[in-house]
Amino acid sequence: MMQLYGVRGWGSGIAEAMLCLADVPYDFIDVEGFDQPGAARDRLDAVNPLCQVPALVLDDGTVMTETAAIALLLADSYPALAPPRNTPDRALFYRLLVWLVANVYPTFTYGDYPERWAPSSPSELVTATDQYRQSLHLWLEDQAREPFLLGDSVSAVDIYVAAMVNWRPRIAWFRENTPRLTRIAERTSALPALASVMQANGWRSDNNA
Ligand SMILES: N[C@@H](CCC(=O)N[C@@H](CS)C(=O)NCC(=O)O)C(=O)O
Repeated sequence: MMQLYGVRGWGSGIAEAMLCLADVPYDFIDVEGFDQPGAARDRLDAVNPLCQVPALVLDDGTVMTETAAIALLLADSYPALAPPRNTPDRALFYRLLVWLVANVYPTFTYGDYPERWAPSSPSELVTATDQYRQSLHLWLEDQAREPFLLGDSVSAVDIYVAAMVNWRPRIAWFRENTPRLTRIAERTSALPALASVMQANGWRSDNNA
């Protein structure tokens, strides 16, 4: 059985929801507190020296990090995660998946630990990355189709939206500024395959988003 190293409510929840959407069984290994020295960090470090979650240990022992790489790996075997190959929607899936991890995710990488990157002005870095993230969400709102980000079918990119509406700038901002993303998050979180993983991560799992 695959082993997913993570912290509930963190980015590992994105990989966890992908596993659930694909109906792949996994063991969850909770490494809460890994971002500080201690036993949880040592445990994660043993499989992922980057000390980031998610880290997914495959059945053959291969360690996968990076949510997008996990999405692409799973999509090779589980069609529920992506549009069919060699279609325009598959191309858009690749584009938005990489866009999310290349643009939105780093705003958290730097903004969540501002003292690492801007020790003399951490709050300025938080403000700048939070503002930039809002502009990114507005761009994604313009690209969004409905009922799901790519149109008629759910895919792994919807899971990012469903997770991210729970993070800064938080749901009230999304409701006011990105109604399509808000509805996409609602629909994704309410899917029967995802309701319990959303709840486990402390994310909206009903239509209250
Ligand atoms: N590009 C990575 C980013 C993973 C990431 O930044 N995870 C965060 C938690 S949401 C983390 O582990 N942060 C701790 C750190 O960067 O020290 C991915 O898509 O999986």
